Amino acid sequence: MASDTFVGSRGERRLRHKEFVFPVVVGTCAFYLGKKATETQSHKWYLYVRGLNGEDIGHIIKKVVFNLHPTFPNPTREVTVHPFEIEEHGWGEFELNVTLHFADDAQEQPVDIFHKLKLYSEVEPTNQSTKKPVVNEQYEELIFSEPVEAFYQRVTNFTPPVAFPIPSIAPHFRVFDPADDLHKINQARQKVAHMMASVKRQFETLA
Ligand code: SLL
Repeated sequence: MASDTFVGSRGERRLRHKEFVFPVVVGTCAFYLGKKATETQSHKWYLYVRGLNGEDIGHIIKKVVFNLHPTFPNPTREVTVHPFEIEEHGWGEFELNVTLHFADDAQEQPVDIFHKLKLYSEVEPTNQSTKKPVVNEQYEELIFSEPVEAFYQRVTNFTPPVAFPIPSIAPHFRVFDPADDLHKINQARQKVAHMMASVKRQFETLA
């Protein structure tokens, strides 16, 4: 059955009550430089926007603008091809802004995502390794509500290439799996329940 369509403000035909959801991951991956570290360049880091499996997302996103801290030369960096990634050297952590520009036929405004470059592990901030990077990734869902019909048809019929250039830092990518997340949540709940029970026992012995 054909979906109900309507004409948007720019004359584009859109699908009523439809939603197209596309997950992406925004991340940073930072390597401590060890003996090569200097005061202004203690780390080499990567900043990227990737598909869930590191695949090319160029059929949805035509450009990513990475807005770095003003201490960097040319802090506005534009990437228009896979991998949507930059490599830099620096000494400090900062909050940055990533702007996603969509394929023209989506007829959507760019979206801003905020992310933090992390150089130090929160669990062991002084234990720095040149081999094991500090990875900070966030999962985001891009939601196209009432999408342009032609865009929706193109992207839902899109067959992703079987082979694509794998980013060099792919081995450090996190796996975003709902079942895995649920497992972690349950483990955390059990841990909290144990802690509560232990605190309660301590109070009971005091009383
Ligand atoms: C801080 N608020 O004080 C942060 C700022 C800025 C980091 C961190 C520049 C590298 C370069 C650089 O790493 N800036 O000059 O090439 O920690």
